[in-house]
This record gives sequence, structure tokens and C-alpha cells, in this order.
Amino acid sequence: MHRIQIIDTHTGGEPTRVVMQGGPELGPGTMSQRRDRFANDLDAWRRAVSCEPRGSNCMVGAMLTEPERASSVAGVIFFNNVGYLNMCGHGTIGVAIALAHAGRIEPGRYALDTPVGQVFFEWLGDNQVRITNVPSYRYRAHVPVRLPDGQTVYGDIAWGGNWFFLCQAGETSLQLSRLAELHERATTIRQALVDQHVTGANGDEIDHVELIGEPLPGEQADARNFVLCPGGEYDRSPCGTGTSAKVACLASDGRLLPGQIWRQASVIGSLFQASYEPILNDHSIDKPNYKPDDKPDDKPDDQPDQVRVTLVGSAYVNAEAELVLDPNDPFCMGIGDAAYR
Ligand code: PYC
Repeated sequence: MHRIQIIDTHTGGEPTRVVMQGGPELGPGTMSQRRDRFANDLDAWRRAVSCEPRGSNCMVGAMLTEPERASSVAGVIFFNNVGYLNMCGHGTIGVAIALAHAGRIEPGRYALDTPVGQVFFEWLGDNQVRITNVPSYRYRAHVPVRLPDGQTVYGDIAWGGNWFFLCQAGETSLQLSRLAELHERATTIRQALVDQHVTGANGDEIDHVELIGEPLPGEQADARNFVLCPGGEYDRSPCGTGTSAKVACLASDGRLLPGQIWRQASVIGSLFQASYEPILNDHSIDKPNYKPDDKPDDKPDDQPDQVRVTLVGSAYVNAEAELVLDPNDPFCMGIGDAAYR
């Protein structure tokens, strides 16, 4: 029998399963090297933790590791039912609350290493956390994508720690009772992105689609969203990396000023408060292993400006538990990838 110690949290309804101890040994190197080792040699552990029968299609795992940088409290690799995430905003808030619950941190500011760079979180006490994401930017604006029904949707491609295609939700209001339609629209758009070879920088796959629309009447928010995640599930939270991508677009359009608050609601009505600071004259984001300590390189001046997005949200502990991996169990290492891909 192998045992894995976990703390389950949810951030605005979206679960994070934090592996505190007992996960696979990922060895030394940068976080992206460790993530590659996880994916190439140890992927069964991802399924064992996040897929059925122990997990579910919406479960996001967070494997804690030794930090990469001396200034960080830990390293973290996020994963889900089909693979690995570069960064995860709701997951970072969940990790902060899990570390607080385990007595491993006091209220204060900490750094975490991810495969795409160092992020920061501040445990504000109780259940509230402020995170400062890797630099975000809009890569392309008003990109046309043709849908099978002959319609064309226009959206922005932006990086917020993951790649997003952001567009209007259209006629469908962003509420739980319309989930099936929202899911179908976002899935159709994602397939069209693949078919039409619409990508992020360096040909990277755009694996998240974010539909944006009006908040519900009386809701204290600037917008609602529906975010389709790579494994086919929707984000119950407003999506930290997706909100960062949205804020980068608003900043590029001059519709949000530095320091101004953007209240992003999710399709279930949970909320993140976001704001940004511009990053001046630093065009280093296109490197997949970008580190904030890196010197700006000599990228051309027409590269998009980056912003540093800060988000405030809350997470709650659902469970402290031990996963039991019984080698006699035919589904010990998970039921396999979700049917979505
Ligand atoms: O909060 O960044 C996020 C996220 C990505 C996928 C699910 N949640």
C-alpha cells in the first residue's frame, strides 16, 4: 500500500487537491524540467490523484516540491484530468490556504515556483489570499474564428500563465442554467481554433476558452465568465489565469487603469478582485521558462506590453485525507484520461 497525504480545498467552488507528502520524487532541476519528468515518466501518479475513482474531471492537483529558488517557500506543479497546467490562479489560492491550514505558514507574503516562473501569494488571514501572477499580456486582438454554422466569432488571444481565447458569450447569459449551451459554444470554438491553426505565441496550443458577458442584475461584479478548461470541464472559479488574461486585454485597450479594481465573477457567481501594474520595457515573456529575475532580452519593440496582475480570492478546506494506493486495485492508478480528448 502507498499512502499520499492531501489537503482538498476549493476556491470559489473550484477544487484543488494539494499533495502535501507521499507524491512521486521529481528530482532536481527547474520546475519545467520537473514537470516534464512528471509527465513523461510518472504520469500514472497524476491520474491516481486527480482522476476517478479518487478524483473527478474538475479536480486540479497541486504537487508541492522543494523550491527551485532560495526565495520561494515551495515549488508547485498543477495538473488535471488530462495533463499539466503551466500555472493555476485558483490553485495558488488553494495551496496558500492548505499551507496555512497545515501550520506551514503565518499570515504574510511568500513566493512559489511554477514551471512558468515565480508567483507570489499573501495569506491575508482567515480564508483570503492575494496572489501576484506571472506577467500577462495580450498576444493578438480581434482574431476571427469561423464556426461550423457559418458564424465568425472574434476574440483576443492572451497569456495569463496559460493561453486563452477570450470572446463574448453572445446571446447566452452566463448562468448555471445555461451550462450546456455555454459548454457547447466554448467546445466548438476550441475545436475551430485547432482546425484553423490559431495558436498562442511560438505555436503554443490555446487550451482555455473564456466566454465573457454581463454580470447578473444586481451582482457586484464587472463581468461574468465561463472558462472551458483543457480537460473539458468548466472552471467553477473565475479562473485566476483567465482573469489575468482578461485584465491584460483591458489594459491593452486602455479600459482599465493601473491599480483600478476589476471584479470578475464566475458562472457560479464566485468572485476574484483583480488589478494590475504595467511592466515597463521588459519584453521577456515569450520565453516559456520566463523568470522574473531574468534580464529583458532584445525582443523587438512591437512586442505586446506586459502587466503584472494581482488577484484576491478565498479558499476553504474541504478535507485532510490520506489517499490509499492499493496495488491489488485494478484502478489503483486512475481510470485514465477523461473522454473529452
Ligand atoms: O484559476 O488559473 C486558474 C485555473 C486554470 C484552470 C483552472 N483554474
